[in-house]
Amino acid sequence: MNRYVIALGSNQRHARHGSPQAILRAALAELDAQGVTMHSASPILRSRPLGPSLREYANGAALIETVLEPLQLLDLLQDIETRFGRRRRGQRWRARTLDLDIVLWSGGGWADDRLTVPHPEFRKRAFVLRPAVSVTPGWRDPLTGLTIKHLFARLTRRAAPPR
Ligand code: PH2
Ligand code: MG
Ligand code: MG
Repeated sequence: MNRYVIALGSNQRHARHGSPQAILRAALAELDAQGVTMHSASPILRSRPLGPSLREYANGAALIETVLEPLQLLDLLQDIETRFGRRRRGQRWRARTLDLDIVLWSGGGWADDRLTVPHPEFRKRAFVLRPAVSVTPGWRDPLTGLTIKHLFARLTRRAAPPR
């Protein structure tokens, strides 16, 4: 079995599901319906956008367990993103109805042209670390050896306002 920390984000309404918060809840239900075991899901938080999009995001994190290997899980996450109306063409970081990212994997690291785990940016993003703390504070980042809780404390101690 594989365990993963998944980050969820949305900053665009969906015609059927509604608000970004509702989209994230529906995405968690969809993962569950696809046979992924949901160990813990964080509260859904609102965060200021990082990057070019001006709309506020809803963000969350989940601790999941599944037989799927990293690229199989990536296929499933991208399939769900597409079914929620995510379009991959165009500008990087455009407003999106749903973003599902693999942040951490119990197998350690993964790197190929489709996928890098741990997520290369997660240590710098409070909108990933804050919800991740609430699902698995003690999970250690294999690269730095620091726990999620420690990474979050380190990030939010800095002078720059948290993202
Ligand atoms: N995702 C991005 C870019 N910027 N900003 C916030 N607040 N939350 C996100 O999930 C987010 C972002 C690209 O994946
Ligand atoms: Mg993504
Ligand atoms: Mg992302």
